[in-house]
Amino acid sequence: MCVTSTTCSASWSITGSQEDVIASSVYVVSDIHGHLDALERALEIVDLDGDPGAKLMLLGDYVDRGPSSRQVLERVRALQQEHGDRVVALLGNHDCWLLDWLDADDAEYDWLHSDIGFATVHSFVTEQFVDPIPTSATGAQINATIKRELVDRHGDLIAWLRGLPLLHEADHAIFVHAGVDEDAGQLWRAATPEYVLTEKYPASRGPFVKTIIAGHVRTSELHADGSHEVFHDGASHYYIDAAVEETGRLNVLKYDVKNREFSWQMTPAASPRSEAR
Ligand SMILES: [Mn+2]
Repeated sequence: MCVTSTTCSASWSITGSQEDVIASSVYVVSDIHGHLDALERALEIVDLDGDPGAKLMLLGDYVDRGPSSRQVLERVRALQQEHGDRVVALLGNHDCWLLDWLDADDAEYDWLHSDIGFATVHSFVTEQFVDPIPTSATGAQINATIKRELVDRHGDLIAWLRGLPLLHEADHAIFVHAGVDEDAGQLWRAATPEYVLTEKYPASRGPFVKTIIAGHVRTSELHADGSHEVFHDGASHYYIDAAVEETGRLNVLKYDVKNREFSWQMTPAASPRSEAR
């Protein structure tokens, strides 16, 4: 699926250096893609309850590919409700595409074609439809029914998703799903079109005015040996997408604010019993 522009109504969140003052550790997780089990294992590494100075940044792509898109969104929203500003959640391209599909005309349903087995749809609309879809219904009519049911049942969750920002800027780092336009240097804020924040490809490497921490690009594409570990380019970029749909694992990047050090680990692989794929 290729969408070159987004109607995502989200605004940029240009946040100051607050977390550099109050946070001792910033944990970063990205590209959860409907894998609630993997998120729960990541949250066992992120010590939000035990360490009041810990902060969690989520870089988007909560939905698609896995079986539990809606459940991941609800878990992230619950984390924000519990921990407030200590949990920052950004939007990824898959989250924007879901919103774009909901906003589009009923005759536009390419997004459904990309939802393999309707896994994302079924995470939202699992029961029988209130209005059964007649077998003679057209694609547009089926699409309209699915969208109406989804919004009827989970409108508050969708409204919450719409409000998430696309970017979080700190003193020394930019947190974003995909990246920014780096050719403009210091002027990147004015040079970066909105879709680049969620869809930038390929990944940039080398020095930039701030450290970029992003997901979106599988780190196996960046490591010469195909590893899914966090990729650091030795300069200004950290990429963390561990391709959870293949590995069942997420990278958890940790920034030690005081010592200005990054470290990372991967969540353990799922036990065969717990991972319902
Ligand atoms: Mn992505």
